[in-house]
Amino acid sequence: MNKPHTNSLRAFIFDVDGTLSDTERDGHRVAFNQAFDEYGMDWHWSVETYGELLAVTGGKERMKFYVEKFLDEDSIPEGIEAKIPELHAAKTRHYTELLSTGAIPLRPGVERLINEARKRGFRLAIATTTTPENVTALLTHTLGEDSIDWFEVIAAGDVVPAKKPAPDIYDYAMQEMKLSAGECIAFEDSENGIKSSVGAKLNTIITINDYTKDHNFNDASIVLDQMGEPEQAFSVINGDANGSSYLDCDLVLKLHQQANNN
Ligand code: XBP
Ligand code: MG
Repeated sequence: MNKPHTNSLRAFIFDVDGTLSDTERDGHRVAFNQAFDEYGMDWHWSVETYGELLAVTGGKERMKFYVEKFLDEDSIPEGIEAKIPELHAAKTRHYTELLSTGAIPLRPGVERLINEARKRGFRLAIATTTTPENVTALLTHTLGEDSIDWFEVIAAGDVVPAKKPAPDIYDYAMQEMKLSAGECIAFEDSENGIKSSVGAKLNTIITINDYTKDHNFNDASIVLDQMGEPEQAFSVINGDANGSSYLDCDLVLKLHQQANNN
């Protein structure tokens, strides 16, 4: 039997926050604030401040960054460093509760693309900095209970010590699938995300959102405002959509080939 060409596309690896769903502003941010309230703290992260805090991935890391960069010396609560894991656990509880209300839907085209990819036999994985429970909650409340099993690997949270922009989480996902970078494509929404995926040598499709629209996506295979639907065309921000108006598996394949020829 012939060995498969190492650049033939076999797997789609999805980021979660901002890519599958717009979770940050109305999900994670709200849950952080609920945790701060629960612990009687006077911290409140506005939509704007949260945009700045997104420079750091990972909720625990983000809280540390807030303490170090946003608070005056005399307003830092005593023993905060040791309290962050507990605060973060409360935040995860609030966040998963919020997801269970169905308040946070998938972005346009995500469900359609995932379903098509499954039908066509592409392997699926997740590579995210968020906590594993959050991924489970998002997938089950949007795609149904079984959807967890559609993803061969759910690489999430602290499974690797260095979070995005480090490439480790993508490297981990590919290692688990025993696939090389040429056989996979990544879906991302942010600069930290694409630094991570491109750092792992992956071609990357970007769908921007309000928080990430001004990020640097020079290394992307294409930059879109959304994946789009047959009756809801995407806008191409950068790149060549080959005449398509929404992202389907054929376009993903073309973009992968084009990127490999460049
Ligand atoms: C996602 C994140 C995460 C979430 C919070 O980035 O930065 O930190 O905001 O999740 P990406 P936790 O989309 O690049 O993976 O609080 O569970 O860490
Ligand atoms: Mg993201």
